[in-house]
Amino acid sequence: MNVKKDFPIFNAHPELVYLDSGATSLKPQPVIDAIVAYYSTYSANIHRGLYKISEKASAEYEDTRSVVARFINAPSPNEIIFTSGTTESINLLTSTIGGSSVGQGDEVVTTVMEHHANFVPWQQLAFNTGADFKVIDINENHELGIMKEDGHIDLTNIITKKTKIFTITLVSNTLGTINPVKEIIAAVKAINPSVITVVDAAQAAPHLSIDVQDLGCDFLAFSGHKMLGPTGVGVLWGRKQLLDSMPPYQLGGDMINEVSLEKTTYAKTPHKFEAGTPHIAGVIGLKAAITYLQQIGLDTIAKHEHALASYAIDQINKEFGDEVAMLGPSDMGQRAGIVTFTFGTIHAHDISQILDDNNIAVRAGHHCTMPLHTRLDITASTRASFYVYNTQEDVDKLVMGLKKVKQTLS
Ligand code: C6P
Repeated sequence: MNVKKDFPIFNAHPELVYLDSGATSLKPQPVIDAIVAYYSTYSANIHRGLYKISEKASAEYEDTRSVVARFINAPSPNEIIFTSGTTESINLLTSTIGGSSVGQGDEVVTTVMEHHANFVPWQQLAFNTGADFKVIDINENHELGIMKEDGHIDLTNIITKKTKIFTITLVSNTLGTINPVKEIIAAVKAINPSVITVVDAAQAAPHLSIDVQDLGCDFLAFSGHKMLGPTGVGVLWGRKQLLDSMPPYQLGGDMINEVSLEKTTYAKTPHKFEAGTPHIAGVIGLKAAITYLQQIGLDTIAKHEHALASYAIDQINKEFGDEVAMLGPSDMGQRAGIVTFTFGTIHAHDISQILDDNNIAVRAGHHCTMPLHTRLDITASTRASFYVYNTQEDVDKLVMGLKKVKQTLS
């Protein structure tokens, strides 16, 4: 794959080895062009102006809803809600359906490998409502503890008739594990069909092809900025029936049907959930990002990253052996393009600093997964995350950089 030329940041920093796409991705020229075109040629508000540039902005904004719906195979564009990112998508849920569905003695179930964005809002919802907050552990292979050796999923004592919410990440941002979410959701629903199932696809949508109907979930959230789009825009997909039954999230302009001194009635889904002027340029940029990703092909992207991650793990293991402890499943078939590790007693921040001195950008710390790090008995780790613009040469530079880390610090 030779797409580096599409990313102008490499003109500004030709030496940059960017291995932090899990945090945010770089932006290709077509995405930048789409945003600049909006601001420079039709930067009007949407759904309000009865004049040409406003109508164009509204059409582009609403067309993105259709593009996103097709991207995740949602049955209708009206099930797509634009938010500021995965974090807001999940907070929208906890403050709408969460409040009306969860009460004293109910159960909210998640996993220990969740990002804080899919952990803290549910934990606080449980605390505030008196519900039981249940967290699925991992096994020694860094898969979820519900995965049995014979391939079966065992949810005994986890999902019960009291469970109201089950939420899970499709790809772990730290372990790189691709969870078998379709099978897990089927197992959840087999025990209790009324459980509301939520999927955090922040690390999945940029890299794997997603089909919400096939996954069988009720809600799915992701962020534009991790999939070549702008920051400040994200998506919440939900089943229409559930969205229609939910109260609005924020109140104000553009989400109403009629307002009088006595009462207010709300717009229909999805506009009911999009109060105020949204991030119009961001939504338009997201459409350009999805178009770009689809031109390459999500399957091609997944294969490319998988090959880089396999190569990185092989090379690091070969060079450093037991000095490096890899996080995540040993079965490469269960992994996405994320390689996270600890390096003897060298602190991840020191590793990151020396790599940066060599123009290599990685993430160091707890990656917003403190419960997982505590479970693994570590305080920090170093993460390299790959995307379309990365090459085998980038991996070779990472290994060279790690050799310098070793020479300097051990
Ligand atoms: N993870 C990382 O470096 P926002 O910030 O709302 O766009 O996404 C939050 C989020 C939710 N779930 C998962 C699985 C994620 O990985 C993230 C963001 C980044 O791993 C930044 S902390």
